[in-house]
Amino acid sequence: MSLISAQTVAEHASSDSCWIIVHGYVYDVTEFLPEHPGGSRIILKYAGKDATEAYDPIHPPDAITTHLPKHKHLGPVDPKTVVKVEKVLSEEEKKRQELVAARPSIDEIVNLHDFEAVAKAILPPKAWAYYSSASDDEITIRENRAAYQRIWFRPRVLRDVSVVNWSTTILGYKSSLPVYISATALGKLGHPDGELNLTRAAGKHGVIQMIPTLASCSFDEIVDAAVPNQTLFLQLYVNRDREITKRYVQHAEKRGVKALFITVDAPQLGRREKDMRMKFVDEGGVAKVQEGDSGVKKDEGVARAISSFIDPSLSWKDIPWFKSITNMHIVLKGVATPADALMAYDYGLSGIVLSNHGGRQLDTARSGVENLIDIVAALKTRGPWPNPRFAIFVDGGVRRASDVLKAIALGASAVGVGRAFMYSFCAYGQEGVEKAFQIFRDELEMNMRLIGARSIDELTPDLVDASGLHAHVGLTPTDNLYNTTYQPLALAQFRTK
Ligand code: 173
Repeated sequence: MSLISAQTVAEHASSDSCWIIVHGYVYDVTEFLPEHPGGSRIILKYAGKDATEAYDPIHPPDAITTHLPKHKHLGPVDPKTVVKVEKVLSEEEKKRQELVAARPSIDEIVNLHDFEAVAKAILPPKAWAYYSSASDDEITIRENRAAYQRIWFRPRVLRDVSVVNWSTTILGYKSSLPVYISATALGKLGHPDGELNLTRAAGKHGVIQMIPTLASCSFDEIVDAAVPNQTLFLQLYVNRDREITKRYVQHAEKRGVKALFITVDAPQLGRREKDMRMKFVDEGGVAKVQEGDSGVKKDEGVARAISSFIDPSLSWKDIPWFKSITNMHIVLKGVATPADALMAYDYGLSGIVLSNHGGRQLDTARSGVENLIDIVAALKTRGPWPNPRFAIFVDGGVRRASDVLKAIALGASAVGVGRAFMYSFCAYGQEGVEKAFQIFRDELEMNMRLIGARSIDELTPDLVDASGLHAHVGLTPTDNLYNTTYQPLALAQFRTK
């Protein structure tokens, strides 16, 4: 195939004819412009140029080849014609790179908050804004932490705790921790290897990873990075085009994924104001926003831009269809009430995740661990509990093994951790994730000994006092570590000249 010179590409730099280079290959995206989920403006910024750097964190590598018809794949760019431009680093970027070099040594990381503090300091501001933001006033994201602090331990003593064992099974699959890696989108915003950091660490340590639909790495790259017999789950955003969803689900099953976690708390994405403001500033403020663009509003942040395919019409009526297209376990992620928990049970599903999407969806929704109490009580009306046919998971705000133990004592099968593992790879790559596992192990060992539980089975409700959980007021001591990394929301900024 003949090579295309960079100069020829540069001649196609408008909406009338728009060519871009991604990974050394030239694509004609002119007709795709109005269809791009992130809007046409962002593509036009790279019209006639190499877009790889902007493309990579937000798209799996195969997104462009699968979405663009073959005849728009023009051919490889001639590397000899590409003029290497010396990148001029902004002052902000220079400072950031200095901080990366001055990170604490990983040996100095003693808890999960440390990863978050390092990530906050070294992530590009856009990535930090996207990852850390939650919806509206960010009450729920903070309540997710606070709720665990309204649960107190009632330890048993003199139980010979010389040997404690925290390994368990999750939906029947072995897990070295009572914790799984929950799905978080766009991993490459924070580290060049993105989600593969999680897959590799999880494979090495027998931890289960839930692959996100909106990963930066492609689904197959992630599965290819797994070791033989590594258990993987899949988080699913349901596409308006059910054929696409069907193909995706069946492909996942063929590749050995064991469970499908259908996200049900995001028919529309929450408004994450830190993320929105970041985008707003980056795109040049008011004047440009008013120019308008096809489709996507400019002030809504990266997540909203890429979420337009999600089907808000998804309903209980779709559940039998999911059961008809796959034999994987089906779990609903984002259930919050006894009524919906009972429906999930009665529809014959394998479980539910009590989640508020890390505080990123409905603000002032209660925490998963608070909902656990009423939901376990409701499920007990359906028969003996725990029920081997139906698992309850909890996620949101987990930073300590003590949080995990509290949720399990109250009836959870296992607990999901999203952001904390993501921050661990943003800060230290795969090694960071492995260290996070080690921290969980150390904390689990100590806490299980101190509460007198030698195995996950021995974590029973009598070991905790959750009587204050429903009282949303209290004199809980402040969570100093969390509060130092928590970034308060800010108000609109005046323009500076
Ligand atoms: O929480 C999220 O940011 C999320 O789930 C999402 C949804 C759509 C696109 C990107 C991320």
